[in-house]
Amino acid sequence: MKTIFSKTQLGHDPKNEISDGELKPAVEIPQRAEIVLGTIRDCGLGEVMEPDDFGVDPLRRVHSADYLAFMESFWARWIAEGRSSEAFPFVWPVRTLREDPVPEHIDGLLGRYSMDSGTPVGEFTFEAAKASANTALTAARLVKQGEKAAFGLCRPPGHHSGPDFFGGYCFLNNAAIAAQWFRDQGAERVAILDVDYHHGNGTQSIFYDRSDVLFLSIHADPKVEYPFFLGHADETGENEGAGFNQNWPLPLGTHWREYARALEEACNKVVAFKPDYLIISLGLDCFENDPISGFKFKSDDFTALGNRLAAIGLPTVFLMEGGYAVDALGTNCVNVLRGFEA
Ligand code: Q9C
Ligand code: ZN
Repeated sequence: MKTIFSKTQLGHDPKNEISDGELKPAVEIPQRAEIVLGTIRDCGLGEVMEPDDFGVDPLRRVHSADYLAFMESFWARWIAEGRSSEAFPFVWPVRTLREDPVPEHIDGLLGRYSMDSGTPVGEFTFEAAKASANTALTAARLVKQGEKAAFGLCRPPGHHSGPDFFGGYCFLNNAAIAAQWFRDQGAERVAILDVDYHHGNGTQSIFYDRSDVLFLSIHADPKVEYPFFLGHADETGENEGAGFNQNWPLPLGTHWREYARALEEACNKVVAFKPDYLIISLGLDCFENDPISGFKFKSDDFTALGNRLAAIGLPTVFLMEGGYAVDALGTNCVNVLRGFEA
């Protein structure tokens, strides 16, 4: 299958992140994409293509105008405030605090448009995020044009980003943008299956009241893992969307054999929905040696994952999400994609 990737995506190059409440070296780094790209080239998975620029319209279908304007203008305003290094949000409008009026000061805006302090914003972050979204859209277009599958080597990832906030290393919700694009191109139904180790809170929220986009996520139980405040089993959609959202929160320590049971249910749910297209939010952080994961996948388990996804039998867009064990990231990613093609 074809891979889409742009070097512009490497411009987001965080040095540090706040992880476990402490400043630590960043894990969502350019090397992740470089390793995956290298392995794809070495194993001859298929052609690697540059994305096309789809402009702002597909982003606006998912994200609010004020959020996009904030991201666009952020770095100039940060510098104008006398700041010089990558930015971490540090104050949020939780519970009794007001979201409106929106603050004027950049520190207030940073909190208004984010969900955590673990996601630094740098000079080229938004440019990279837009390139990542274009990578997702180009992969979707290939599949719309008749390819059985395509791989968007998205980075930065997307699934934690909601309509008007960044967080969890994500700035634009690539999977949601691709799903909405399919709908706007005439598809009746789109399914998103999120196999990242973390719950895809952003994607869930974007489609929570809709029956045209099914969102399914298998992930570490948010009672004990990031993002902590969404991803429970009782979140099944609301209004029109009732019954079109499902979560499989699994305990820390989950191995492939237990995971496969949830995956079986999720795959059957996808089939019953009869979507025109399937989007896989492809996190590779269920891996046993991932530095921020509590699941226990072996590299071969990713092949089995690809096999099972292929058996669904739908035109499929794979979009990279998380996965931080850089040494094994290329192998684990290619295992899914080749497992799908086998
Ligand atoms: N104990 C994605 O995988 N917190 N985002 C890490 C480690 C943030 C993960 C804390 C995790 C975000 C796309
Ligand atoms: Zn993740």
